[in-house]
Amino acid sequence: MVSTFSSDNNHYLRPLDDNYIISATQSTGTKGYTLAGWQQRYGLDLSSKKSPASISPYVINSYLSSNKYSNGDFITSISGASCWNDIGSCHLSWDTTQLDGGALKVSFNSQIPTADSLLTVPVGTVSPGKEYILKYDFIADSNNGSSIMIYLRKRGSPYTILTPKYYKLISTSRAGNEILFSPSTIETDTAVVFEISKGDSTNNAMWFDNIQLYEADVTKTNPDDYIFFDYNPTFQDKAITLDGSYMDLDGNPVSGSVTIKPYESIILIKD
Ligand SMILES: [Ca+2]
Repeated sequence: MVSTFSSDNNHYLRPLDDNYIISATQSTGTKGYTLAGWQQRYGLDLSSKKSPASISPYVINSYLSSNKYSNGDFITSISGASCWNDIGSCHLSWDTTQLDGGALKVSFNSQIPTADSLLTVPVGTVSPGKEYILKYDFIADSNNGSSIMIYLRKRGSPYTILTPKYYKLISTSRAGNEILFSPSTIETDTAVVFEISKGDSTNNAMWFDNIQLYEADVTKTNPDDYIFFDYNPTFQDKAITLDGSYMDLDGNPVSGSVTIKPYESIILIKD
């Protein structure tokens, strides 16, 4: 597939979540990539661009609970955390060499499992109609551009998945990560799952610390308030007047009146 794929000079416009640009399926499983990770791993799309601006997908107004994983700072132990893969090569330990005075270390041997590795921590009850903020700090000792998938699911059988899967880069520099979850159903015994691709579950180590899940009052962003899209399905130029200051996909400022040529379209981001 790679030998016939020559696409380049694309714009990957996901200003509300730049962490998941491309899904790549290979012999070691399906992985989500940022554009930079995709470029690093496959050397493709080297002239392509991501969004010239980021838009915060939500605003946290207040927290409505205590940390639903009370051992998330791993001060003296890794109590509650567990990890599974089909060959038993996902090893957890309490470690003080990275992050903040006691962290959860996940390490693997040289065997490659045939299923992804699932790191889980218990967080109790979640309910639909409520919003939850996950925060955690992360570092890894190696990085090939790929990401971890993170989501909520029922802790025991049938392991019902309660949210979409969100992607966060496997980074070798310390990263503070944050995700908003809006679960689809009520579940009284929920786990946060950090799913590590089987291709990343070999010969490496990762550290997690300060894992926190809070119920929160949040205001979600309406993308239509920040992204302008219009098109011209006619043979004549179409003149439009913008209602504020925008930028084009290269980050150049655009305001006032704009002309869309016949059978062309325009995408702008609020400046
Ligand atoms: Ca700690």
